[in-house]
Parts: sequence; structure tokens; C-alpha cells
Amino acid sequence: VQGNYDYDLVVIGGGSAGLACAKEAVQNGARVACLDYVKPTPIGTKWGVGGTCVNVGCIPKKLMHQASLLGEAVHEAAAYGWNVDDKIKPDWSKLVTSVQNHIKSVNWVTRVDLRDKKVEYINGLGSFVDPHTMVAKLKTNERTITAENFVIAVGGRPRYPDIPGAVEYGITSDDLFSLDHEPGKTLVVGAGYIGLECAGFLKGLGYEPTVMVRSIVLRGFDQQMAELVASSMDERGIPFLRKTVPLSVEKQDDGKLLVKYKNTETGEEGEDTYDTVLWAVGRKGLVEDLNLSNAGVTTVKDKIQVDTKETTNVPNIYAVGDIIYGKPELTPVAVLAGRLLARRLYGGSNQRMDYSDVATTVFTPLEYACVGLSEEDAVKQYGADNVEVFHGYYKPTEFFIPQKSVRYCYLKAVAERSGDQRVYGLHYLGPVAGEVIQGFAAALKSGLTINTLINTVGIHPTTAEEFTRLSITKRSGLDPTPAS
Ligand code: FAD
Ligand code: NA7
Repeated sequence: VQGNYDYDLVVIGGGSAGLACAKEAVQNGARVACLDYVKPTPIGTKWGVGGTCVNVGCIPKKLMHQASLLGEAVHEAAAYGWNVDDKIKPDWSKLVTSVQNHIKSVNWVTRVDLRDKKVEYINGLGSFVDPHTMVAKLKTNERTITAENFVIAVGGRPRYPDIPGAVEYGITSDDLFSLDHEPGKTLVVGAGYIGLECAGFLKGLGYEPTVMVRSIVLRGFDQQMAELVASSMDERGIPFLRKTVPLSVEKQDDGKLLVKYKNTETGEEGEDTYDTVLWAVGRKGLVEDLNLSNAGVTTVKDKIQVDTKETTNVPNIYAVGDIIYGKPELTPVAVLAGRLLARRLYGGSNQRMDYSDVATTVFTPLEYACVGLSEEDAVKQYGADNVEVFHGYYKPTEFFIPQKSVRYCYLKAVAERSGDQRVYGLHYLGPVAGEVIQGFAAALKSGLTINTLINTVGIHPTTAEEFTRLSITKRSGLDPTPAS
């Protein structure tokens, strides 16, 4: 297999997908190099190996979310009898330092792991010369590398809107987790999960976020659940500017940012000043630097289309992770797809990645997790007459003493209406949502039915047990609020 190439496999991108693929390929006997290169953001933020998840994604996000939940918990603790100062304030720079120290330790462990596993790590920006040749731009020079196979795992980076002042004065999630000053009053533009999560923890940390929503909240998610997430945030004092787009950002003499915006329905214009403007308007795939045309790889917008074996239109070039077109952009998806690809290439496996029924969580102050189909997708796929939705509001026991709002604690199971009542989708809004849904995801993949669900004995008192108590259907019109 080794032929005349420098490597059997070169992986471009040392993030969730690339690292998993490179390590697995080496374990299956391949000679592998992994390129990773991070271009600094417009304000100069940069980071080490490991990709988005570790450096500017899941990990720092979850830590800041946790910091925000802890603040909430301290306030609740008083109601539970703890003598705590209710004027507690977070120290942003301490938080950032702790988060960044953790990230640096993960970067270090990643480098050591690559060395131990004998993956050659090249800190260079890769671009194709032909289907078997790549040039890596290193700090001071260039290196030409040849390989039998290439895996493109370059991921994506946040977009900036095309309006005056966006790049000069705005930041993105790439900057937020290492910001050297308090964000203060923040305009979060974009209502995808990243925008909502950032707004959520900023509020919990005592800042004043506002979310600007162009059209709908959490596109792609179940819209009833999405609106409940938004309402629960609104109730916590996070305003939503609906049907609004930004027009420009200017820096005033006092250093504050003047944002002009427009309501897309009424045409009415408005403005306000903020300390920080955070763009969370989606992400673009990093295809530009790859010179894909030299290798003959075609793109769809800024993504790469692959077949069910993650092969691009060029037979020796594959793609995995966020860069592929039309698949969930999530770390565990990237990791598993990368690993399975390496096993197929070098381990004699035939197993393909199953991108369906991937569970996910939105880490807003009240978390939302789901697996399977949204209600609207189930209706689209099977027809309204063939779908039964079981739902209920519930009251987490631990919410009572601190008198937390139980208004938005809600869950539903979207199922087949007749027959075995196979469950198509589960949706949960409440505490520790990811922990609640993860196990149900395995059940759903194993063909969970409503009958099995309601005959499962719950763990009391938990919120997850509410799934075993679902009895009210939407179709019945009965009130899904609990009596007490
Ligand atoms: P990446 O991790 O982005 O890695 C790609 C790497 O390739 C990067 O280091 C990049 O700089 C490098 N690269 C790019 N071009 C080149 C080149 N030409 N040469 C060399 N190197 C190159 N997912 C979850 O599952 N759960 C979450 O809670 C979650 N939260 C998130 C929160 C935020 C704020 C963000 C931004 C993302 C979040 N994600 C989450 C998504 C998750 O981070 C991504 O799905 C995952 O990182 C994708 O992995 P990847 O390997 O495809 O790409
Ligand atoms: P998403 O989920 O793509 O959401 C982007 C949000 O930003 C969404 O609400 C968009 O509204 C909004 N948007 C997009 N462009 C603009 C402009 N120009 N002005 C105002 N608002 C805008 O991105 P995330 O950053 O949350 O997540 C990134 C990816 O990670 C996502 O694809 C996930 O799959 C994983 P819209 O609904 O389009 O009107």
C-alpha cells in the first residue's frame, strides 16, 4: 500500500474528526500525518491543536454555562439554608483564565497523545497541488507532502455579516471564551444554538445580553420547543429583538458600539449602544485555502458533498466532520465518522456512519435536548393523522424550595399513532437535559415504543422519569399541566 508516497494518509485538520481519524488509522497500521493550522481571528485570537470543540466550542461553552449555573445555584442555596452572600459577582478574568488553562492542558495532552500514537503532527496550512500532493505552509517555510489518501477535516469558522463595522468592532464565539475584558451589555446577533447559549451564560454571569432574531429561533429544531426555550430566556430577562437585522456598527467616542438595525416586517429602524457585539450568524466551511480545484474536488456552497462512505467526487480524497454537506455539525458525529472511515480504509471494516437520530443538547439556562424527529418533521414525513404527540409540563422537585420557575419545564414524545407506537422523537426542556436524553437516544435507536416507555419504571424523584409518565396526547386536547 505504501507505494511511492510519503504517507498512506494525510489528514487535513486536527479537530474532532481529523484527530479521531488519524489516530485510528495509525492503530490500523497506516503511516499518517495530520496537519492543523488556525488562522487568527480579526482581533487576533488564536489557539492550539484540537479544533473547534476543545478550543472555541463545546468545552469552553460548557464551562461558561456551568459557571453561570453555579451562580444560579448559589442564589438557590440560600433558600436551602446556606448562609451565602446574595450579592455574589463573578470575576470574568478569573473565569477566562481557568477556562483557558483547562484548554491549554487539553492541547498539551493532545500533542503528547499524537506523539505516543505516532501520528506525525504538522502545524501547517494545507493546500492541494494535485490529488496526491499537498503543500503545507509552515511558520517560515513550506513543505510538500504526498499521500495515497487524504481526509479533509477542516471544519468551519464563524461568519461575519456583510455590514459596515462588523469585522472591525464585532467578535464571535472564537473570541468570547478568551476575551480579556468583561463583555458587559452585549448584542448577540443570531438565534441559532450558539447565539442562544452565549446569551444564556452571559446573563447568568450578570451581564446584559439581547438576542437579535432575523426570522425564527433555533432553525432546524422542533419549533414548539424552540419557542419555549426563547420564552424561558425572556422570562430571565434576556430581551429578544424579533424580525430584526443589524445595519451597521460604529464605535463612539466613549468606546461603546452604536448598532443600527431594522425591523424586516415594519421597515422601522432603531439603534442602541452596547459594550460588545457578538456575531452568531452561522459558520462557513474552510474550503478556501485548500485549493480544492487542484485536486478536482467539487464543493456545494462552502461544504463538501460525500457519499455514504465519506468519499468526495475524487476517489482517494475523503471528508468528515463539519466540512461535509448536510450532516449534523457536532463533535461526537465528527469523531465517530472519522474513526469509522479510518477502520474502513485500513482495518478491513465495512461499517458506515449512521447520521440519523443523533441526540443533541442546547445548553441554554434551561437546557433543551432532543433525539429523533421534531414534531413538524414527523408530520411532514408521516402525515398529521399518523402521528401522536404525548406531552406534559412537569415540576422538578428541586425547583420548589428556591421557587424557580417551572413554567417551561416541558417534554414530549412524538410517535407513530397506531400499531406499536414507535417513538420518532423525544424532546425535553429542563435541568441536565443532555444527561436525560443520552440514554433515551440508545433506546430510540433500538426501536423504542410508547408502550415500552410507559411500562418502564421511573427513577424517583427525577425529571427523566417524566418520560415514563407521559399519558396526555395533544390530540386529546387535555391540559398537560400537572395538578400540583
Ligand atoms: P474542527 O474541530 O473545527 O477542526 C478543524 C481543524 O482544521 C481546525 O483546527 C482548523 O483550524 C483546521 N484547519 C482548517 N483548514 C485547514 C487547513 N487548510 N490546513 C490545516 N488545518 C486546517 N458540538 C457538540 O457536539 N456539542 C456542543 O456542545 C457543541 N458546542 C459548540 C459550541 C460552539 C461555540 C461551537 C463553535 C461549536 C460547538 N459544537 C458543539 C460543534 C463542534 O465544535 C464541531 O462540530 C466540531 O468541532 C467539528 O469538528 P471538525 O473536526 O469537523 O472541525
Ligand atoms: P445557525 O444555527 O446557522 O444559526 C445562525 C443564526 O443567525 C440564525 O438564527 C440565522 O437566522 C441568523 N443569521 C444568519 N445570518 C444573519 C444575518 N446576516 N443577520 C442576522 N441574523 C443572521 O448558526 P450557529 O452559529 O448557531 O451554529 C453554527 C452551526 O453549528 C450550525 O449550523 C449547527 O448545525 C452547528 P435565520 O434563521 O437564517 O433567519
